[in-house]
Amino acid sequence: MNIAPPLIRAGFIAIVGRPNVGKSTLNNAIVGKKISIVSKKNQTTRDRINSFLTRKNEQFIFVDTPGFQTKYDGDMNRIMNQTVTKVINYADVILHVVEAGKWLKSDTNLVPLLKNKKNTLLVINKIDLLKNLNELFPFVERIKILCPYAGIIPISSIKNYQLEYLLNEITEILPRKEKFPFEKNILTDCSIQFMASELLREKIFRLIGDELPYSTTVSIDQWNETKHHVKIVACVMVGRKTHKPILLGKGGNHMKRIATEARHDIVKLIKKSVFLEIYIKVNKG
Ligand SMILES: Nc1nc2c(ncn2[C@@H]2O[C@H](COP(=O)(O)OP(=O)(O)OP(=O)(O)O)[C@@H](O)[C@H]2O)c(=O)[nH]1
Ligand SMILES: [Mg+2]
Repeated sequence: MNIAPPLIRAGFIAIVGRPNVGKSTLNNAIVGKKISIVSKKNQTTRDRINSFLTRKNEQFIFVDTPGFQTKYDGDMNRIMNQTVTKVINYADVILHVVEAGKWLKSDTNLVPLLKNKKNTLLVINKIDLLKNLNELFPFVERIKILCPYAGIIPISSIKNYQLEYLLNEITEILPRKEKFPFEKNILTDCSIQFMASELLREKIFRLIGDELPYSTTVSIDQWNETKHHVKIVACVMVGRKTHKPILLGKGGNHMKRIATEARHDIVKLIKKSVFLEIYIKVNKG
């Protein structure tokens, strides 16, 4: 006799929205660990990032995406927007994240992609910034007529407010499936090297993001790992010669601080001692 494996609620949950609404903060808060990098600067997330959460009867795969924006018309933007569109199309549930009380044109730009979907939840983040929660009512009324959301959930990712409720609402929409064969304790499908490079990129943006364009990239050139130790050589690629002194800072003090903070986070991530060497390269292309 064939006994079918039990079905659980499982699937992909796309986290989409304009830049800076707190998509990555939400992703990290749900999974309980820093997986996506977060910063005050727009367009911090550049790629799609998958992270996993397993509960007794549910498996969630969250897909954090780059902020959707049409303001700057460049190749990079086009590619990032394509990523968002793709993820929306395969997701089982879509979270359209917006900022409480702050609906901009770039929020409206996403609506055509979501309008025909029956599986989109409007997630109103940053409600901790509202002076009075009553301000939410007129805000919701204004948005409701733009797009037929399956539900509207006010949250605060920073204060961990209503995240459990959000997970329950997501569960209601998730399809019944066989369990995905992934380990209970894995958190992301990104390589450890990618996560290390993202941590380094975060420190750069935190310290001098206002002065550098978001095209600044980080790559890991060398990763030599032994049982207790990792030697990492990372390259920070900037677009102009003039960016190099900004990155270095006076007497190299910016770079020293970036390296120290990044190393500290990478140690926490991989639980080994870390030797981190960083060099800066100017890529005129
Ligand atoms: N007050 C408050 N701030 C928040 C909350 N969630 C996120 N933020 C802040 O909003 C800023 C942007 O957060 P991110 O998570 O990087 O935003 P994002 O939507 O992923 O941005 P991109 O990747 O650039 O599209 C950061 O400074 C966060 O600390 C929240 O619930 N309340
Ligand atoms: Mg992000």
